[in-house]
Amino acid sequence: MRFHVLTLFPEMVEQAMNTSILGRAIGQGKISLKTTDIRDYAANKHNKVDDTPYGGGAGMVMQAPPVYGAYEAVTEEIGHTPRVIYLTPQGKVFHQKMAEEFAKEEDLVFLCGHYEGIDERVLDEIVTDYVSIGDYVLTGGEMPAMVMMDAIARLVPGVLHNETSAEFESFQDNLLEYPQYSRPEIWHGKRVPEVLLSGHHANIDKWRREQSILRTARWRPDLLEKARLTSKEKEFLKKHQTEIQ
Ligand code: 6GU
Repeated sequence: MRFHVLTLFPEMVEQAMNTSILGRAIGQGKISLKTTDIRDYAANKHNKVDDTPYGGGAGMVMQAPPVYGAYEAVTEEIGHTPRVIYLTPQGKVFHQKMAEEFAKEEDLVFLCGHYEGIDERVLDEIVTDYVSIGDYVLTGGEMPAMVMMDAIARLVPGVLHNETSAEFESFQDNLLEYPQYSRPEIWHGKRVPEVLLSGHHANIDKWRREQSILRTARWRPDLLEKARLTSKEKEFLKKHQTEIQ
């Protein structure tokens, strides 16, 4: 997976992406990150990339020519027309299935806007996907791009060392993760649930699945509607309905 980020703040993206698991994955060549500074494609000597909006109104608009110049530099380098994701609160809200879809691409271009947005004409020409990361407004697209790259990168084979962990986590089958415990066995008077010490793997699996169901019912009842529960599990949920509230 090769990530390309078109941004006015390349250092911000590089700093954050070169740490932790993603930094290691970049070091190992499992993924790559290349930022393109949109300002480098400003045609004027003041490196100006924004101007006032036609028709008036508050703020500044990022102009089409430098954005297009940055885009062309990337497409020329990779030699094909990639998916271009524009980060905007007006886009489709990002979710795990989208991450899985994007993870199949060889190259992904993220276009990060600032100010009051980007000239519509260049968006029309180059953007393939308009994506938001939730219903709140941020100052720019860099953090949303990093959120998306993190979610996508961890699905790339070899990025997580434990190959099974990407599969079994939250949102698999629309259920939340079960609770985890580690040493010590008693902490602040609280015991680790007995079943986890039993060594009985079938019982442990059953308990974990039930915990996932209870948590999802408590915190994300909207997800539970999409989860496929067996009739036994539905019965279990009914019996424990009182514990949920
Ligand atoms: Cl993708 N951009 C901005 N500026 N704000 C957001 C967002 C994106 N997603 C949620 N809020």
